[in-house]
Amino acid sequence: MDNLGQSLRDAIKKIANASHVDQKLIKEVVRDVQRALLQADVNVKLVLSMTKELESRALTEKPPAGMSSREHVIRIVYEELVKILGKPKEIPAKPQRILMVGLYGQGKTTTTGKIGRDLQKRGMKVGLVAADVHRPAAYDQLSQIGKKLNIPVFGDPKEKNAVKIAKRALKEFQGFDVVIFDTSGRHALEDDLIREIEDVAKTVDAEQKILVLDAQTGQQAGPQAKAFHEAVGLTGVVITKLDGTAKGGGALSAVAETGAPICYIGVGEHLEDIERFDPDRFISRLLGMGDIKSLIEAASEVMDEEKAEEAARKMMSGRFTLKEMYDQMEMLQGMGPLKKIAAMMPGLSDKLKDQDMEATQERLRRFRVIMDSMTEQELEDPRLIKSSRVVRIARGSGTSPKEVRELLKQYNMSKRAMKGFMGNRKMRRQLMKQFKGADLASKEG
Ligand SMILES: Nc1nc2c(ncn2[C@@H]2O[C@H](COP(=O)(O)OP(=O)(O)OP(=O)(O)O)[C@@H](O)[C@H]2O)c(=O)[nH]1
Ligand SMILES: [Mg+2]
Repeated sequence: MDNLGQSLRDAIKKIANASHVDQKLIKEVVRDVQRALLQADVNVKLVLSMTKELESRALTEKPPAGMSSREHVIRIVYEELVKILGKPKEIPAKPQRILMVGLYGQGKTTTTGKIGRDLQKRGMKVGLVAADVHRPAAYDQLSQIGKKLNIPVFGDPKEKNAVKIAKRALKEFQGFDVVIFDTSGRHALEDDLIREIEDVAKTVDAEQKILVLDAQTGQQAGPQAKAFHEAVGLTGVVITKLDGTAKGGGALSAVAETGAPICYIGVGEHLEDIERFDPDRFISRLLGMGDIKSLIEAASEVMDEEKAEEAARKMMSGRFTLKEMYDQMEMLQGMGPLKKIAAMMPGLSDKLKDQDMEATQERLRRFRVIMDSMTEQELEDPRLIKSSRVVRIARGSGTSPKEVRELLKQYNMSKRAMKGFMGNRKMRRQLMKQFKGADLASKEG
């Protein structure tokens, strides 16, 4: 399971959901990230230096203009994770031997074909070698791939010695630019199979030694990569099956453990389903940045079209109770196009300036608490709330009668403002246009 991705996403969500970012939250999130990476067997030293950097940046750097502190801290986590992956490495289009290694079923044979195809397209004369002598159908599988790509394949299903196959292949493919060796899947703890890959590696003396890693590999990725690294000295990693649901958190451990960069990702079963590795995109996906973005947007009360229409309908109907006021205030803050409307509304405009957002939020929290102590009837018809009820509501909500009256005063002001506003035809038309505006769902600037 991809625990790393999940726990990193949880840490990020903590920031996205926070009402505000403070030192305590940052320290907590740094600890979460640290724990997540350590549990995924990412090298301890690396984790400590990464999280130290993360903490110091998050605590000291000011968010750039237009970015909330939430987004800013998430951005820093993201950047520091991208740093771990380092620069991607491209396998150059030049004469070389490439050795593919990895556990069972990770996609070695498929990736052998994919890389062969890529280098062939880049002008190389390529040969593929079926050096998997353990799985009976391995030769046939690679032969079929070779046929599809029009790339020659060397192998001998009767030969059970991988080193002998490798030697014969080197002779067979003399004069070829690139020779790619597909090898048997093996467990890093199987000594005899590890010895076999060491021998094949010595024989082939490959420029590229590529670990093929299934995106689903979680915590095991670190130790596995390390074992292969010790056996053959990895120069690159390919993460496969990123077209599935797995986010590939293990990649981070594999790269951190071996220092071998990721060169490609596999994104499907077909031979053209291979892409150059893009660290930014990879980490975005690992962290679920798409979701995070919407989380942040939801947190800053950006309203979707449906909600806008509902609000417009209510406003047009002239209905305006405490509930509507609360909803409205909540909607109005942090929204682009509606902020413009708010600016036109007396009584609301002064509450909605950016620098007042925090205060408004706090005010809304108080209002919510107070309103939770009101009856349904009172919410629908605030005129019912006379002084004895004010006292009861204040007591019930742990606030003061003064605060309750403040809420009522705010309500009466808004109601008056709303009435005047709705009585003005020009303004009403403008409001309707705003509500229907195509850019309504998008956050302004
Ligand atoms: N969806 C998807 N499937 C993949 C990808 N790469 C490989 N596969 C599939 O994964 C399965 C195993 O792939 P192989 O290439 O045979 O894996 P292997 O590492 O050679 O397996 P062994 O030789 O048995 O160790 C096959 O069904 C492939 O089609 C990928 O990027 N995406
Ligand atoms: Mg295979």
